[in-house]
Amino acid sequence: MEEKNEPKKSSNKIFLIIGIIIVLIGAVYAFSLMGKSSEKAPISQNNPQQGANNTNGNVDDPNGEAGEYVDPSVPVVKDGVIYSPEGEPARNDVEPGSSGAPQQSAPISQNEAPANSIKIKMTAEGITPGEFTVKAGSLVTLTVTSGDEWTHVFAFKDPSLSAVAVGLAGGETRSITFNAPSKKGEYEIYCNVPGHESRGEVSKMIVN
Ligand SMILES: [Cu+2]
Repeated sequence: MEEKNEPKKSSNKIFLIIGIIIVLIGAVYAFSLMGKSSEKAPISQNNPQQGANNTNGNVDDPNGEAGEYVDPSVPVVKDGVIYSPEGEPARNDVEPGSSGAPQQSAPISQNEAPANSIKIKMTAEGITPGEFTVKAGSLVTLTVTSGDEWTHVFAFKDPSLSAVAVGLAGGETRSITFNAPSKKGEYEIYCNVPGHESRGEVSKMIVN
């Protein structure tokens, strides 16, 4: 009888050991899962922080402040007067592109031409239109296009309009906004690239 009981006892011990091992493996597995979930927590906490940083960036965006020359080529107009990047009424008789001058725009496509702008095309064949008329002192926007593959520079002869100039790479379009002279008369326009005026790249602005 004793001999028969001994194998039973030993088989019970084996089941007990296997049971303990299974419980231990289960416990280790459970702890490893808890470890992973606690690792995930900081990652999910970072996302809202990143969102908050983005929101702060937008609040600090200076584009929201009215009246500031954020982009020098975007004209600032107050009461019909064009302002320079210096924050003063732009001067037509200074160096083109200087901080006191009306600024030419970045390159635009021809269908982005500002509303009511005067469209001017410069090619080796000449400048069209051959003349145009503006009102003295009025706000004028010119949209100037290089109608061929060549560089052209739109400029006035009269030193009182030295700042009103537009430089164009081949095929490029840019605009410039300025106040027309208060003095009535005809103001000659030419292409300020050597050899271009003499081959007929001229026009004129009539101020009345
Ligand atoms: Cu030219």
